[in-house]
Amino acid sequence: MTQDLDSIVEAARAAFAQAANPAQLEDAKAQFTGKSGRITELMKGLAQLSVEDKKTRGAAINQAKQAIEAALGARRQQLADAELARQLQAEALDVTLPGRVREPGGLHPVSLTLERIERIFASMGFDVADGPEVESDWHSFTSLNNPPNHPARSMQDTFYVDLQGDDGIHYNLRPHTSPMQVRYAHQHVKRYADAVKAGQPMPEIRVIAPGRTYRVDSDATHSPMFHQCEGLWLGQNVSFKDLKVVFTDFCRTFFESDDLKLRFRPSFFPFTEPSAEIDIQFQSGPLAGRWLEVAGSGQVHPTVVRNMGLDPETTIGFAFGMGPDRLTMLRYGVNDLRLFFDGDIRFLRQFR
Ligand code: 2U9
Repeated sequence: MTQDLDSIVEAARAAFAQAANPAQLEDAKAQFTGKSGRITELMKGLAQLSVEDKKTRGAAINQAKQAIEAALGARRQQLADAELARQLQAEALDVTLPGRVREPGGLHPVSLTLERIERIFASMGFDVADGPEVESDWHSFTSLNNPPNHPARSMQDTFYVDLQGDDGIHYNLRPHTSPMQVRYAHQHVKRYADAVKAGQPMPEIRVIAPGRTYRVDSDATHSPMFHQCEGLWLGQNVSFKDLKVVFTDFCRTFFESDDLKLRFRPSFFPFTEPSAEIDIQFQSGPLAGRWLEVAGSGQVHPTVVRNMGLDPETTIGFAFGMGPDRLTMLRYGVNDLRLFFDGDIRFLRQFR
C-alpha cells in the first residue's frame, strides 16, 4: 500500500529537482498536490474505504503529502539561493575601482582677465556696459566717423549678417565694442535730459565696454572672434593727462608692477583725433626691456561726440581700446592665441 506513495514522493522529488525555475517548480507541484494532483486524487479515493482503512490510508497519504511539501520547500529555497547568487554575481561591484571625481571647474583665462579689468576700472569709477554683438552698420561704423564706402572701414573688416531689417538696416558682427559706448552715451543723455533742461550739468560718462568682437583675421596672434575692452571718459574738462593717469594706473595694477613704463606713440583711428598707440615696458621679468603694444587711444573725435547725442563744444574726453586676449598672453606668458579658443582642458586647467 505505501509502495505507491513512496514512488509518488520519489516522482515528486525528481520533478522538483528537474524544475529549473520557480514557475516550473509551481507547475510540478500542481501535478502532486494541486487540485487534480496525484495526492489530491488519492485523498478523494478515501471516501470509498472503510473507517478503519480510511484512518491508516489517510495517515499514509498525509505523510506522503508532508514529504512532498518538505521537498517542495527545500527546492524553493535552493532556487531562491541560486537566483540570489546569480544576481550578486551579475551586479558585482568592484569596490577597489577608484571613484569618478568631478573636479572643481574654473574660469577661462580670458574671463579671469576681463574680471580683473572690470575690477580695476570699477575702482576708478567706471561703469561696465554690455550689449549686442550683432550690430547695425550705423553703430559699428558710421557713428564712429567711418562713413559707408570709406577705405578706413577695411581696418575693421568684419562678418556681415545676411539679414536686412524692414528699415533697410544692414547688420554685422561688431568689429569692436565701440558701438556699445555709443549706445551707452545715448542712454546717458536720455537719463539726464531733465537735469540738463533744469540747467544742471550732465554727469560725466565714465564707462568700459568689455566683450566679444569679430574680424576677418586668423593666425597665431589673430582669431576671427576675439575680445576687446574699450573705455570712454567724457566730461567738461577731461584731457589727455587724465588718459595717461588712468591708463598708467590700470597697467601697473593689472601687471602688478609699480615701475612699469608707458609710451604714447602718435597713430590714427577714425574715431579719435589726436590718436596714440600705448606701449608698455617691464623693468624686470622675462619680458623686461622690450616695448610691447597693448592699446590704442585718443581724444574722441568731435563728430563721434555729436553722434553720441552730445555737444562737442562743451563735451570732451578720451577713449581707449585694448585686447584682453593679448593682455592674458602677456600676463601668463602664453605664445599662441589659438590655445585660448580650442578648448583643450589640459591647457585650460592650468588657470584654475
Ligand atoms: C567711442 C569713441 C572712440 C576706442 C579706441 C582704439 C583706439 C584701439 C584697438 C586696441 C586693440 C583694437 O582690440 S584691438 O585690436 N583699439 O586702438 N580703440 S581708440 O575708441 C572709441 C571708442 C568708442 C564712442
